[in-house]
Amino acid sequence: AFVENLLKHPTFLNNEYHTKFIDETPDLFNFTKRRDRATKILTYIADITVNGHPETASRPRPAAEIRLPRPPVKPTSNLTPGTRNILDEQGPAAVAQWMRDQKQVLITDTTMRDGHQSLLATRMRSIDMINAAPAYAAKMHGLFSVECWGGATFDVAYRFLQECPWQRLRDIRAAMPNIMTQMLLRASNGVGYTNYPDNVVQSFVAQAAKSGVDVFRVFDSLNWVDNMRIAMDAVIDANKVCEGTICYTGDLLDPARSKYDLKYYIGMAKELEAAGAHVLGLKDMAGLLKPAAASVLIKALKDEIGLPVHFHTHDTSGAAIATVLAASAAGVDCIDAAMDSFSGNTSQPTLGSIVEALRGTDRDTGLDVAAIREISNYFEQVRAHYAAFESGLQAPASEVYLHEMPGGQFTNLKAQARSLGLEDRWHEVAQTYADVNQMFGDIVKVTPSSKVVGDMALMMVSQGLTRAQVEDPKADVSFPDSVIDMMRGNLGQPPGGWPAALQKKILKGEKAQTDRPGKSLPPVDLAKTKAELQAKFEDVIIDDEDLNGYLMYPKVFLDYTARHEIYGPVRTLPTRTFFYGMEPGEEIAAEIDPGKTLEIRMQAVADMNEDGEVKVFFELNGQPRTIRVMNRL
Ligand code: BTN
Ligand code: 3PY
Ligand code: ZN
Repeated sequence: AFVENLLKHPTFLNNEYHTKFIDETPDLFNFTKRRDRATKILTYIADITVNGHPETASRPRPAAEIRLPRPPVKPTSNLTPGTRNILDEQGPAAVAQWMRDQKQVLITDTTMRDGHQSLLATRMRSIDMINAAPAYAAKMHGLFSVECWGGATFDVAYRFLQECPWQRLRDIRAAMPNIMTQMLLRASNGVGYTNYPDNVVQSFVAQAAKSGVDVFRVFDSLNWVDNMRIAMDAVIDANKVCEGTICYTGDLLDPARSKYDLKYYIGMAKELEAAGAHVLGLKDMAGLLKPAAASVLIKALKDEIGLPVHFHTHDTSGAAIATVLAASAAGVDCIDAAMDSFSGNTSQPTLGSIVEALRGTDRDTGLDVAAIREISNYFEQVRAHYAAFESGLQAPASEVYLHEMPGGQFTNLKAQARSLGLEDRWHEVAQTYADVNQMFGDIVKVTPSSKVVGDMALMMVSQGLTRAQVEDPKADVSFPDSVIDMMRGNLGQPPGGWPAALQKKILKGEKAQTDRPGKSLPPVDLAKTKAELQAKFEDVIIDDEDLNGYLMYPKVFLDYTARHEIYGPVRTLPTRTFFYGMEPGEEIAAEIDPGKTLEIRMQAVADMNEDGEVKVFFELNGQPRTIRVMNRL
């Protein structure tokens, strides 16, 4: 009865049920409650098989004969101790000291966070990561860390992948107990796009530490250290590694771009050191740091600051490996790279190639190239399942030095431009992005400030506006909300403040704040919010992970939870099934609890009846099951 009730509901037929429908139609839950998890998963598979997945419709498909990715190695019980053991036994200061003591270049593997964020619109599912984790534990114990959480992965997990980001973290942590996990944290913006109240940031960090994050790379999208202290202090209080991070922008050796010169970076590094960072992060989110500039900058940071330096870049220009080698020669302690099959272009430089380039030198990484190939080959098979999310970017390009877009934004903005019909004017968008940056006073562009610059650039290109017109006090311009919000001071202050005339025009006389936004945001009553959230659900127990997810993204979390009531633990499905459903005759397994596996065989899909309904016949652990779904196509 539930299925008919849900699927024949007029709102459902209109495809609007994703949003408020489920919240506002409580009678549905009288049915969902009684359904077991296996039925929920079968309902999901049946629906996707009949109707397709909205995210992959009319996108390129994986090859028809594609096989399930074969995980690299079986778990082993006697693991070589790694950085995680140092952190657990001796604490974060000892990790920093250990880094300084190493002769080799240390490496963070970014495949499970920035790699797929920058190449596949952040769509890699947890199961494809967790299946690789035992191989890391067994063979990659020489890594500094595995970046696998934070940035855009948090909301994409709930929003598009119908899975809990916290569970992903716990599962990776459990499968890889000897290597430190790492996350990207946008300081007061948490893993969101706006400043949160201080106690929300504190609560989020404490929960992330508890659920399994060891290294927190903390940055601010305007490089404002005052806006990073709450998050940094919370990491330090949790006894985890605080990587206080500088975002690199501009061109260090270009005298015409003197706003971000050596003095600027050294000054910021000293502030981060004084703020208690254990490690200094240097985050080149767009891949703008050129080899010669890296030599100068890394050497100066090593001379002036007592902290180990951890360098992150993107290969958008194709020159990233040259910069990494220059950084290595200048004494960098740690660098970021992605597994070969998830590297290059807007992602990180190539892990295996860096290891080979340094082999036999005094900075030899000591990592096992055979293990890297094995894991990379696994991820190559994984990547093939995500053909729908490939950007089609064909080659690296030096144009990045013009537009300065972060690697994680580039393909997103390109897709946004396409959806506005501006695809063939992409190079104009790139030029306008650069113009907007200058108009805003030459700012750091990284989530969320990069999104504001992108919004403004798309608006100008689609409306045919030039920088001169936008800046003309007499010309009437209606600015995107994100631009107004940033000029109000709600993301914080850039070095030197906002350009006064433009700010005045945008705010139409309204006064901007120059204080830290968190100072005036009232604290959230956490216990009360948790109780209110719990009251919305009868069958889901709201824990502190859920509460912290809700505090970051209230609507996204509610929608996720409502869908979870209907479809159950779909995170356990193979990726091909999740995005494309099943073929008659096909068999899959889904481990819904440790040791509890559903064997699912699809028998047949019947023709649609007069009511538009389709019967889908399964065998579940050998027993026949029929699921009826509406054909909504
Ligand atoms: C998502 O978050 O959108 C993915 C999971 C839920 C998608 C379901 S699958 C059946 C139904 N049809 C849709 O168009 N979306 C949902
Ligand atoms: C993010 O904040 O998600 C980023 O990757 C910034 O570079
Ligand atoms: Zn990055």
